Amino acid sequence: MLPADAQFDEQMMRRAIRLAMNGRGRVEPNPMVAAVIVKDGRVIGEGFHAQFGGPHAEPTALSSLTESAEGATAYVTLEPCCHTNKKTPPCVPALIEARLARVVVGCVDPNPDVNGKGLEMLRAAGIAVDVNVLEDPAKQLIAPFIAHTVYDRPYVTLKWAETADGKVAGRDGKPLQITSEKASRLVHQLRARCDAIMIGIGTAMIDDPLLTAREAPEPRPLMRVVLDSQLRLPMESKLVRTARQHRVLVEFDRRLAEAERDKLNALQQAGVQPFMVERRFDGLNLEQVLTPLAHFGATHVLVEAGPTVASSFFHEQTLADRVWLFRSPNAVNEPTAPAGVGVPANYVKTGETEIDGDHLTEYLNPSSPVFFAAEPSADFVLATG
Ligand code: AOF
Ligand code: ZN
Repeated sequence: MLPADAQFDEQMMRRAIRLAMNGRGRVEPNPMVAAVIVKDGRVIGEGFHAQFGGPHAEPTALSSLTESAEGATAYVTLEPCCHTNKKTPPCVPALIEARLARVVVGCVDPNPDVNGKGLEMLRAAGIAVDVNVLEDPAKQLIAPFIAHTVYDRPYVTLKWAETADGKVAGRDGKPLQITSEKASRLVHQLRARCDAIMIGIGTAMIDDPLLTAREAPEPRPLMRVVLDSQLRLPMESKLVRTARQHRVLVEFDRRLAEAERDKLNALQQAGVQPFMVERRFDGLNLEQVLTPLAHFGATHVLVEAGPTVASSFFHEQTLADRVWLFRSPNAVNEPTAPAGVGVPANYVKTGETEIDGDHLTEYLNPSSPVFFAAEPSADFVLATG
């Protein structure tokens, strides 16, 4: 068992991690961060980073103080920033000015402009610094930020829905509304918090989806991405017809046949943004799809995956970071209905909940370079209250 003060530190860091989650969907590409300020065992201020370009967690917590922070301890989920080539003033000088005695940090900021320098500046000012308190949960909280900053790719969530008998569509693959309205609303909220929604051309052809976040207040500007090696996306599809209002990107194979060049031009003229990816001999090169998306500004991609796209991601082993699987209580009992692919056996379950009869399970991929702890994600925590 941890000594009582170490236990208290973890308890306060837990509180900060939960608080930070309230920034989900608004702070990206920044990390979710929160700070809790404690004096004589009492919380005297707290705050979280709520909006990209807005104040950081630390100044927000300091401005909420109910008494002087002199001699107090600040619990911060991420190393406070010290660099100045950015939107907001650095946090370290504000913490020094507040005359804190101690700063407890969840994890070091992987941003090369900070990366340990914030800790050094605090120590140089005579503040006691303890780092890596609940390090793994603190890193898991910002896994999308780490994916973007360190691995040059967005965080990837695969999401699909299955019937009670494991099917993802109806007879002969016809579209089928599998989950209830409440689960669909949750998916729209999730879309609104992600930066990009990706589908395969199969889904685009069969479902003709719009892929926008409806019924969700303040959706992020979404990129809609189609994996479409042969540029088969129909000109009359909803995606192409709305490409001027909401960005559409189409990934295609560099070895496009001459006849498909006209289609490329037509798509471009309709406002679609095609991007080329070199295929591997055995098919889609997902890593090469993801890197340009990170460069276009995506921190978190939601893949609304049919079985083909899901299998491609699982084949890569390290690229699908998270799965959200909805399962309805109803069976289709239809032998020609296509079945979903199973979630790989090594994935760890981090959350389970019922939504109006549908069952949602969250899994994380322990082989992902941005897996740090089997913790329910901010999306899951916010969805389940
Ligand atoms: C903190 N506290 O709450 C956050 C931090 O452009 P800016 O000014 O918003 O700075 C963004 C960078 O600051 C971001 O890349 C990350 O390194 C750090 N995020 N740091 O001290 C916070 N959100
Ligand atoms: Zn800061």
